[in-house]
Amino acid sequence: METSIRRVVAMIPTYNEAENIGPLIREILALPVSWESRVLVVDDNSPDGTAGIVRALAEGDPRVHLLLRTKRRGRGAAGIDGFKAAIDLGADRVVEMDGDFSHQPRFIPGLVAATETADVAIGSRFVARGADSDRSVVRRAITWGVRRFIRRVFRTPVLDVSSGFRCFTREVLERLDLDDLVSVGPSVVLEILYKLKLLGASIQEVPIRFVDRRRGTTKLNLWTLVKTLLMVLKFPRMYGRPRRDDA
Ligand SMILES: Nc1nc2c(ncn2[C@@H]2O[C@H](COP(=O)(O)OP(=O)(O)OP(=O)(O)O)[C@@H](O)[C@H]2O)c(=O)[nH]1
Ligand SMILES: [Mg+2]
Repeated sequence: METSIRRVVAMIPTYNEAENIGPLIREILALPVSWESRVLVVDDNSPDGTAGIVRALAEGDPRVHLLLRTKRRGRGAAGIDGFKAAIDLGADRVVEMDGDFSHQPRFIPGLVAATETADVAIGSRFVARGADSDRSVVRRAITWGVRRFIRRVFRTPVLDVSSGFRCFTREVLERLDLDDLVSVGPSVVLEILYKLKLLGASIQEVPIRFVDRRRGTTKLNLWTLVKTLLMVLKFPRMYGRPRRDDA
């Protein structure tokens, strides 16, 4: 099929991903694709020197970009700045993904292809042929309950609501009013999904196999989860209730 997709920017927020980021960037840029791939790393001045690694790669390869944020830290704020910078880089599509190899580059082409017909493609663990990593029964039960709750508040048929492996068309990002997003932390993934729902954006879930982070340590903890859920409860008051989905 003829494609109008010329430039795809992989936008990766990082905090202490020095052990992962170099190999990850190389793997993304080595994908055999019909568009021009770029990688934009949005680093919050990680103490482990992630930014230095990216800067060195960027000096030798114009497809690599670093956005270094030095003031506030946060997955959400970094992602918002990253989306804006990716648009400025002339992206036709922006792929948002984690910098720890949980989101495997081999799924990028499928996500991008799905945005030939949808506004957004979500890399999903919970559709047919998708897979989650092996976690404890307790952790799985918690995330199952959380997902159910979020799907009800959002009135969405999307199964993997918290997936941060997604591809957006430039047009839908421009309609999102990125400056109005309030999430500083990981709840930004959900806030964007909520706003997409209110916009009536078309969303397609694409199966992915999620794997545990390759190296480094998690920034998630129970407190982050609680803060995220409290944030979710604010969305209906902030933005209004979404309509029940006909899908
Ligand atoms: N720029 C920036 N990136 C962050 C921040 N916190 C987390 N990240 C990045 O966001 C992505 C997701 O964070 P993770 O720590 O992997 O969270 P997770 O995937 O839910 O948890 P694990 O994979 O189990 O560690 C990774 O690429 C992190 O490096 C932050 O404060 N600022
Ligand atoms: Mg991770």
